[in-house]
Amino acid sequence: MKTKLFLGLALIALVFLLGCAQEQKPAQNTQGNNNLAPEQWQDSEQGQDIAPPQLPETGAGDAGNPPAAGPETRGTNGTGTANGRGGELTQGQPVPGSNAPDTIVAKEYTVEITDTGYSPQKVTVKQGDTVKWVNNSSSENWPASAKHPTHEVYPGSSITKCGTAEESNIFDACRGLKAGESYSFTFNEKGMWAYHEHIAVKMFGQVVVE
Ligand SMILES: [Cu+2]
Repeated sequence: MKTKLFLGLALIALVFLLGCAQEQKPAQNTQGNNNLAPEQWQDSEQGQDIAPPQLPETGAGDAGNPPAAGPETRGTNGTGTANGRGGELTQGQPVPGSNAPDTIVAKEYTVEITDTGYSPQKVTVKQGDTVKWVNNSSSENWPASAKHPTHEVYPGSSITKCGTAEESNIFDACRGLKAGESYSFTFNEKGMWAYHEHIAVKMFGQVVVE
């Protein structure tokens, strides 16, 4: 009994020693140790397996995502922008289109600037219509609301607004039109609006807005 017990203890001690030896050398204990070695081996293997795949996956993911995100983002933005623009254009186009058959159609009248004066000298338009001055003369021409030199007869107009953000809202070309150039203004105020050529102040015309 004592011998068997001793042998048993010796076996246990041997196993324990082997286990200690395997713990100190995990790499070499993969075959000898049934408990620690596999776990360590699996851990290290998993670590190695996981780490490399993560790097490639992450790299591929990062590399893949940005391009994927890029096109998607661009596509989204592009679509959004395109839709936005399309919407604006669509909104802009239908409005005149829908207005055309229903009610009012804004018209554009042309006044020719000649060497002898404005032609026609008097033009009658509807509220909201646009008058376009085209310089077909041999000199610069600066159409502007009466009265020289302040140009303040047409509501809201003033030569002092030339060069400001309000320039497009006043009845004043704010510059001499060269041959071939034109200036357009939309009349939203009813009345009889006299204007003149500001540079030489020798041409006069009138726009009647009904
Ligand atoms: Cu003037």
